[in-house]
Parts: sequence; structure tokens; C-alpha cells
Amino acid sequence: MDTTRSQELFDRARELIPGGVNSPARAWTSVGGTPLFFNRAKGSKIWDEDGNELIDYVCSWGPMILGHAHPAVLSAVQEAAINGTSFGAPTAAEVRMAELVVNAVPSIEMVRFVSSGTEATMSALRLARAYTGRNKIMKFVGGYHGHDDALLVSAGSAAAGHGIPDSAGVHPDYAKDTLVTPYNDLAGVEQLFAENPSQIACIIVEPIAGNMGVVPPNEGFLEGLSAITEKDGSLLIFDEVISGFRTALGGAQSIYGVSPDITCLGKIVGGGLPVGAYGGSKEIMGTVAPLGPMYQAGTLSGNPVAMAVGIAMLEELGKPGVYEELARKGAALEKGLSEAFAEAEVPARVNRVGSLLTVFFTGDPVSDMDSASATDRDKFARFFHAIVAEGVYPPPSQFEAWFVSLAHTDQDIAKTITAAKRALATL
Ligand code: HOZ
Repeated sequence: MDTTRSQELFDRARELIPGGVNSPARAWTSVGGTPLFFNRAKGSKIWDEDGNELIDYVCSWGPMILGHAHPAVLSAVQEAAINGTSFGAPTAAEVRMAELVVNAVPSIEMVRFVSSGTEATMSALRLARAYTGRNKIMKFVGGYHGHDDALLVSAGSAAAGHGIPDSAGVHPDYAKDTLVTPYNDLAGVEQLFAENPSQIACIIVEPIAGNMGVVPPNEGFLEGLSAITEKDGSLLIFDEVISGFRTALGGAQSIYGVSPDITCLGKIVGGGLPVGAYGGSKEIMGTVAPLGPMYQAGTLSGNPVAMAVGIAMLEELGKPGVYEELARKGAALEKGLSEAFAEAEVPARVNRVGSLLTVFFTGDPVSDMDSASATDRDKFARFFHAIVAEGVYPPPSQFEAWFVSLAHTDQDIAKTITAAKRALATL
């Protein structure tokens, strides 16, 4: 595979941009080698600067659930942009978009749009503190909720992949009120609440962990969090930046039947444009300015082009059969990959929920960050490079999810399984 142009660009980029990238996960640090630079994508395929075509399972880290450059999304961008790209003033599109989100997500009665998932989680924490009058928060080891100071504690995703789960530069006072326990560990949560009664403003959790790789919640885990927070007068925040509109139109909360107090959304809600959102009951959202005393603002919040794309996206996702089809494709990929690992006698696990999955090289279950970290990450890196050479692009880190889109055809999945078999033969 010729990657000359990507290598040239990476050399130039490293002189100009830290690590050559604008977000660390893209630098391939945890798998090694030179990241591919891309210039075009359509449907399930992505093309790099050297003209190599790959089946894309990064899908912009989730939002390309319809596939790249979907006609409804492209029309929405064009039609909105021609009328102006930002007003910094209210629009009808924001109202329509809010209606779509409120109708789709069971626990959201009122929503505020922001420009990224990080802004959504950061604002949700501030809201929880403002509403409860408490300072402490709780998160899980390997949970990644964007790069807000208070949340870069035992963080997953690229922070873990690069060996910096606790970032330098975070003022100790911002992190000292962040309590941490392993994912799926209800006893740990109970203990922290017992040690800090009526002091914890919220628990923030990915209802399906996606940033230690995909790790589903154990049976009863989310219900337990809901019961503990309710009893203590604390709030439960679901970070559904990855799972929202991905696993079901109503997100993971509609699958598991657990209603959080605040939901954070991102990525998918903007169809690939920079959008995030946080929402909850009218009572809690009444704390947000200008209704209440919690301040949060942004010139590009509710941006008209982003809202137009979000509307197109949610209307497409609301069509019948979408989530059944995504789950069918995810299941086919899981089955094919699992069979390929068994055939090659390579101990591996595929954790999957719907169209989200992660391959872990281990014979043991992966249920939290410790078990994800104990897998054979060198083997993952070798598998990654070998499957990329076969024309398949999975996430360049063990601690991320593979995303299957509606545009992935049965043929794409069959080709991916063949590519996996060839890749395994080289390990
Ligand atoms: N933190 C993102 C994955 N969970 C990666 C974002 C990016 O590099 O685009």
C-alpha cells in the first residue's frame, strides 16, 4: 500500500500542529506508524491522499451513521449555507431540532444545543452542581467525557491510549472533587456515596462504555446507579455522545429502560457537523440561563447549518427499520470476526451492542478498564496494520469503538471478514 503522500503530509503537519493532529486519537500513537490522511469519503468508503480506498469503521468516531456524504445531509448543508452560515440569533431550525430531540429521547423535556460533546458534558456538570448545590462528582475509570478539566481523571479513549489518563495542567482543585470507581462496580459506587453522603452532585456515565473500547453495562448496573442517585438526591447524567441515536432513536436509555436526569449528546446529533446537546426535565433545565442562574453560552450554539444537518439526520434515523438494520449488520460483523478468530485459534472477544463493537485480543471477558487494559494490545496494533493493508480502516486504538453504518453493505462486511482472516494469518 503506497502511503507516500500521507507520510509527506504527516512530516509537514508535525512541524505545524502538535503531534501533527488536531485530536490525539488520530495520531496512531497507540498502534504506531504514520496516520493516513484522508480527502474523500462516500457511503462506507474512505479514500486517503494516495488514492487508497478503505472500508471505514471509524465513521468520524460515530456520526456517519447514514454513511458518508449522504444525499439528505448534503442537501441540508447546501440549502442552509446559501442563506448564511451563522447569525448568532434564534432560528426556526433550532426549534424543529429541539422538537425532534425531545420527541426521540424519553428523559429530555428541554434541550440546549452546544458545539461539541465536551461542551455538553462540561455544561451538564455545571448544571448538576448548580441544581444540587453540591461540588463532588463521580465518574468511572476509563470513562471518557471530553476534555473538561474535572473529567480528565482516569479517562479512557485517547487519554488512556497515550498513557495520560490524568492530564497535566489540570488544577488540582478542579480534579479533587472527582470521585472515581471502576465501571460496572456498583459496590464501589455505594461505598463512595456512603463516604460522601449528600455531597455528590452527580454521577456521569456512558450507559454503554465506548471509550475503553465497547463495554456494555452489566445487568442491573444502570438501574443501580439510578436508585443510588435518587436516594441521595444526586443527579444521574448519561453521556450518550456515542450511544445516543446510535443504538436506538431514544439512545441507550430507551434500550435499558433507565431514565437519567440529564443526557449529553454529540457527534451524531449534528450529522458530522460540530454539535452537542444536553437536556433533561423542565425543572432541571430551568436552572440554565436565561431561565436560571447557571450560565452557559456560545456564538455557534444552534448554528443554522449544523441544525439543518441535524434535522436531516434525525429525520432519516426516524424511518422504520433503521435500528434493526444497523443491529443486523453489527451482528453479521461480530459473527464473522468471531469465527475468523476461532478459525485462526487466536484468543479474542468481540464486545458489541447494536452497530457498536470492539475487538479485544483476550480469552477473558472485558467488563471494565482493567480488563480492557489487560488484553494483548501489541496484537491489536499488529492486527490493525495488517487489516488496514487489506483495505479496512478500524479505529487506531484498542480503546475505541468500531462503528457500522447503514451504508455498509453485506458485501463490505464479507470483505472485512476476509480481510480479517488474511490479517490474522500474518500475526
Ligand atoms: N475522542 C474521540 C474518540 N472517542 C476521538 C476524536 C477525534 O480524534 O476525532
